[in-house]
Amino acid sequence: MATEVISARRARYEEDGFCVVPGVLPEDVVRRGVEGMDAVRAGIYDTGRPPIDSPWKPGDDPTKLCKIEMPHLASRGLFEVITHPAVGRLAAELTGAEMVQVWWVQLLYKPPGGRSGTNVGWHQDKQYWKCWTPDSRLFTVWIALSDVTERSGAVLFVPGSHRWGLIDEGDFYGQSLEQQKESISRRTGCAWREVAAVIPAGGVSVHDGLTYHGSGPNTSDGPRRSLAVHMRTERSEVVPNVERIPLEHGRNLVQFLDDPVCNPVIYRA
Ligand SMILES: O=C(O)CCC(=O)C(=O)O
Repeated sequence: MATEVISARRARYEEDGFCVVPGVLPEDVVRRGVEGMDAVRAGIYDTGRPPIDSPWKPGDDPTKLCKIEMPHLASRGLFEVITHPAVGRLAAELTGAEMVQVWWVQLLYKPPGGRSGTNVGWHQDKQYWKCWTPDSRLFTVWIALSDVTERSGAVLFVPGSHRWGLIDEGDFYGQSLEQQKESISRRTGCAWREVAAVIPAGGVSVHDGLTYHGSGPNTSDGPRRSLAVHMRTERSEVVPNVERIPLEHGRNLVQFLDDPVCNPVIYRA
């Protein structure tokens, strides 16, 4: 990859707090990822191991937003997607990291039909990540396993919101994006602009842990398939006495850092 392209992407990421990069994963890797996603949703685990206990379980309402925690434990195809060298390389190029480690993964399947309850409310990821020190370099690579368009409920980002600091207002499960936005804007006094991350299958968006984002309904004809892969660089630290931090939905998010299957290191300089 030409150095000018890398520098332009990095400048965009630093300026906006997110960037979209198409064509990261080869087609066959995407195909195996889609097969893995369908299998995990059906409760079929080719690794012999289930994902972590999740808000959505096989057999649950297929018209609801499906969120499955750590699905790569249950599927070789999904493990291949999150550890693909192109993903690690890109993450390092954008963040300047010497080391990149995956520390949590979420499968997000937004069914078509535009039903209520399938929005993702505005939030900053760091409001959920108090197990890490505030300055920790944490970010998300959101991998599209289907063509993501505005109609399919693309992730919406607020450019520049990563410079607002931790506002600590927002809710992943909030459904009224308009109301949330008004309240957050009142609190910050900052101008609000939204950009939809339109991404062809195999592409990714990368966003900073402080960038506000959310998403609306999927009114397209097919499911919106993605993995939100939460990563850290060497410039990150678990808070002292992490056991005193309230668990995130009953889960200790940093319990697997020494386990290379749960939390693989996907880049080293
Ligand atoms: O998939 C979405 O709509 C939102 C994902 C998200 O919140 C994240 O990747 O941090």
